[in-house]
Amino acid sequence: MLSISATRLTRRLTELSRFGGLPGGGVTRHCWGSAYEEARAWLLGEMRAAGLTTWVDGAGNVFGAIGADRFSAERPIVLTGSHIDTVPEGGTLDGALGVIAGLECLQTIVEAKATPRRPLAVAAWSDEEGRYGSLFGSRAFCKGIDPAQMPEMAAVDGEKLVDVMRRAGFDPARVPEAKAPAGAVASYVELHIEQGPRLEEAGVEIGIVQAIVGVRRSRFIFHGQADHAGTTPMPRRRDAFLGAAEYALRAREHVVTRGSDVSVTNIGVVYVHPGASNIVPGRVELVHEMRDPDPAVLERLWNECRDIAERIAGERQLRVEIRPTSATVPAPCSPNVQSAIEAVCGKLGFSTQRMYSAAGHDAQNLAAVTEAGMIFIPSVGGKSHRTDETSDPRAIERGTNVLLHTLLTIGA
Ligand code: HGY
Ligand code: MN
Ligand code: MN
Repeated sequence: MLSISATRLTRRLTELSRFGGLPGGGVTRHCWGSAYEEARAWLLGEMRAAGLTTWVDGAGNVFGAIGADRFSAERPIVLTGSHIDTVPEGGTLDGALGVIAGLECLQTIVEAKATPRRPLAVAAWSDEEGRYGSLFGSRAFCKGIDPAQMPEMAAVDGEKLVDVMRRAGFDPARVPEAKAPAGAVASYVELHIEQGPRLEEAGVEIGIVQAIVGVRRSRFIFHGQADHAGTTPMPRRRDAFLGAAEYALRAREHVVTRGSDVSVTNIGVVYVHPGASNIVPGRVELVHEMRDPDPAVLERLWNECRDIAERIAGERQLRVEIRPTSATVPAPCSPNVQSAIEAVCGKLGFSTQRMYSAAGHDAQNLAAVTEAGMIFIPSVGGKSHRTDETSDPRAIERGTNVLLHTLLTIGA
């Protein structure tokens, strides 16, 4: 039975991890940044050396293909892929595994002259982590990005998308060109680490994803009054930090107690302004995200948390501004792709478990335009979005062979 080269797969994963690699391990590789652009050039070189036809679209998505040089409705492509951007101080496998495994599968197919009936391609989607806009590259490809939105798209530290794109040699005005023609993707399957503990704790080798969670993010800006931290009498202070802190605790409690049994929430970004120990915080901004596979639950929780924020602001003589920043749609995965993965695992003798993804992925955009599915492998200790993220090399090889035969099955 055809199988991939684990040595070549490991070599490429190691080489990719060096772009933005951190001294103590892990990676920071923001889309459009210098480390990312070096990684992009390296990836294009590896794809060409593997015998693939390559191109980059207006949104910076990188493609390597067998039997195609563009997307068209006349010759739908069986697509795999993931992302090579990372969160700050992230792991070396989140996203990178799916791109490098996809490249390995296509090279194995080229070398075996086992070219299936349909064209095959592997994608590296831009800014999956959403530093500038959630699931940016695959959203531009599947749904299109409104050009009017582009000037405002920015990272939480204020860096603007249009500026970083231009610095990387891309024209933001060409992003709308990335939208693929309807019917151009025959199906999509993505290999990814689970990023959680379920497969490892169950002792299961392969996860077959049934649905992908929706994520809603909003910026909450609490306005109080900057004041002298020594001379201002305590009862007269309008401390924006205390409002934000109370909101963080009450919103978390609300999502945990009033959400579904899989609702989760997080506040990972907080800015205090002016930000000196001897000034009562005049303004505090936080980014609040919540996740659930059910859009109705997300909508209810978001409305209820907005009311909590407004109540706290009233009680503390503050003003609160709420700016929704992103809302990804929970997506079911294709039963056909799930069955294909199951059948392949049966042939290869790997144990499987159907599960939903508590992480967001590009596959949830692809699910809007084609039959899309995901293959998970276990994460050691369920660790991800941290520098010690890792998976067993045998699990990486198993997952890549499952991807290979799933592509051959759905591409046949
Ligand atoms: O945040 C997520 O769920 C994914 O890692 N982008
Ligand atoms: Mn991630
Ligand atoms: Mn990812």
